[in-house]
Amino acid sequence: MTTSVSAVTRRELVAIVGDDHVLTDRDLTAGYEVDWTGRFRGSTPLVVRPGSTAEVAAVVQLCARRSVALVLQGGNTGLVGGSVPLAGEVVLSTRRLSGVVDVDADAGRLTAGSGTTIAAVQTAARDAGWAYGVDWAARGSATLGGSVATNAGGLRVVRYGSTRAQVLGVEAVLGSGAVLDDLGRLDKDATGFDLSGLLCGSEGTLGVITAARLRLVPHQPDRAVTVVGLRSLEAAVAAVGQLRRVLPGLEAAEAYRAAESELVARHLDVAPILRPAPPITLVVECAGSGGQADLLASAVDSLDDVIDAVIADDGPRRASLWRHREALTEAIATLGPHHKLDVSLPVGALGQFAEEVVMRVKVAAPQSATWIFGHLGDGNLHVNVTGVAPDDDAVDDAVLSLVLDHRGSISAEHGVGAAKRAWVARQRGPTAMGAMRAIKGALDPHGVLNPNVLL
Ligand code: 2HG
Ligand code: ZN
Repeated sequence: MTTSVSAVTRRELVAIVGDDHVLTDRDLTAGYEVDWTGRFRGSTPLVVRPGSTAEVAAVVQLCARRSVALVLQGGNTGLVGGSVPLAGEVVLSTRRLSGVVDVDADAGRLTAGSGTTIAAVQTAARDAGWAYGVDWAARGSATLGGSVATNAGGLRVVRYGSTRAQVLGVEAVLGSGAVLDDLGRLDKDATGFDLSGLLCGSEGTLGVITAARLRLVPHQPDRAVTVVGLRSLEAAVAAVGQLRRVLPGLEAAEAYRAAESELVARHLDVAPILRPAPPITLVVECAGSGGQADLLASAVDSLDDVIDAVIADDGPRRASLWRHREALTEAIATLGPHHKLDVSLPVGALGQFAEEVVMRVKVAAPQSATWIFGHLGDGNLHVNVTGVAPDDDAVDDAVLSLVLDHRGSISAEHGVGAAKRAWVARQRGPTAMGAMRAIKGALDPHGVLNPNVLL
């Protein structure tokens, strides 16, 4: 596989997508070469922006024939270096494949192109009287294709599951250049392998997802949010367990520590929601057809050892409680390039892990700072480390080894990308690695798609 592109190949790409959609000007390609965190930066000879499935297929076939490596990019909100050209690949941008194609309001199904943003999917679902069960702060730029490719999680997994649980079927151009049309799969369909489920979470190593058909969830008109102060992560885990049992409408259960509470408040230039910032701040949202504030208030009353709590049921106050949680990534980014370790653990191990990880990171990088927050309802913590060089992997190794010691996962919802490739085999073992490599070889026989990601 090569990373140089001859003038002939360039002309052939122009013949497929048109002159306007083969970008070579440095000013135009620069934004595609670096990820959101600034940690992962590469360079590309060109960016190709196909506008249809047929164009994607023609581009992939051409690149396979010419042995040109492609890296696939949607909204470029990924956090693991999985969609930037770190080894000089051509960037295939899926952003032009955007638009909601069809909403079946009776069935609660929506089909959209892979370049459609999550926010646009949510709006279309809402307009049809439904909702989309996936949501996170980057909703305005993150694309459906990227979210399917990474099996993205977000804030509502505790109720609706990750992206894979919403995907009924996909359309994708496989590495062979063939188009897999799996959009028509039905709810009950036991005919053969679940290829859409396989493509979901394959991080663009098997195919370019061009469209997806999604399950929608009922719109819940009544919502309430509470922010609760607790003394420890163990106490927060126990509280979430109790809330899950009594609140069928529980949609989110997020947590951060006092350090993150103070950091984000400084960043937003406001006071922390609870003062003084408690050891753990828990943000819980529940939603249903009515009466959510009362249900949530009585559920919080039944919790042990609550230091302080506030509750909101109107839109603006709910948004102001969420703002602190949603701005954490942005607040950490102001501290410079950082390492992001998105991990999940058995719930019983979360408290001990959160304490040990701070010590392990201090040993690996004494000058660093560790920030921890995440989706407590899913056992998913985001460990962010600032004050270390972007290419210093000692910190990643310290955190991920500890995760494996606790039988956790080195990637909960962001994917493996380029960042965590070296650790995948340690988690999955030789049999699973062999099976994944065999599938890669079968679906992408020329090794054109994301050759430096995941495997
Ligand atoms: C979130 O939960 C995102 O806000 C980003 O997954 C996490 O910045 C991070 O580490
Ligand atoms: Zn997250």
